[in-house]
Amino acid sequence: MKTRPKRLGGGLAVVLVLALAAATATAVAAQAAASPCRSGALATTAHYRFAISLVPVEAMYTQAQVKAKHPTSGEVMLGGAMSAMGKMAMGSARHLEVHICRRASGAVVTGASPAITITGANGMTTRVPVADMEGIGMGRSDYHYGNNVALAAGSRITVTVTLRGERASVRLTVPKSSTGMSG
Ligand SMILES: [Cu+2]
Repeated sequence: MKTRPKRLGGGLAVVLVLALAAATATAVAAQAAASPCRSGALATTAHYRFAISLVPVEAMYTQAQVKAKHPTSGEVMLGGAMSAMGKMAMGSARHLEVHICRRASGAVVTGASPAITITGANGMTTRVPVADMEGIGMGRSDYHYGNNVALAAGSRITVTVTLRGERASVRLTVPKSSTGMSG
């Protein structure tokens, strides 16, 4: 370009910088809006956003089982505690899902090792064996941590997630029916 930089003037340069900054902010906002850490009970720490929910019990498969059986629903376990929790009384089984995203970018946090505990109304705390999962056919955006857990319908619980020294807690009421969505 033949334009002499002096003639551009400071004002135009500032406008250009602001426009760039706005475009970047828009891109980050769009990514955050598409982030899966938006539904359920939400909590944030310095670096993370947690979205925690209790959903109907899910069939949990290993990757080998998915290859062999081709299930079209349920979840595939990708790491962590590679087994579903043991047998549960009919009606008490729920599926605890903890989605974790980076606060700054909204990016899904994968391959982390969060600790998850459930504290009941009686003050008893249980550690959940944490499996890394994705809903079958749902892809990386559904990556989450949790397991099937046995909980009394209607009871109030506190779910606490600790990741790299950052801790978040949410309170949830266990949905009455194991086929209904959590409130
Ligand atoms: Cu799951």
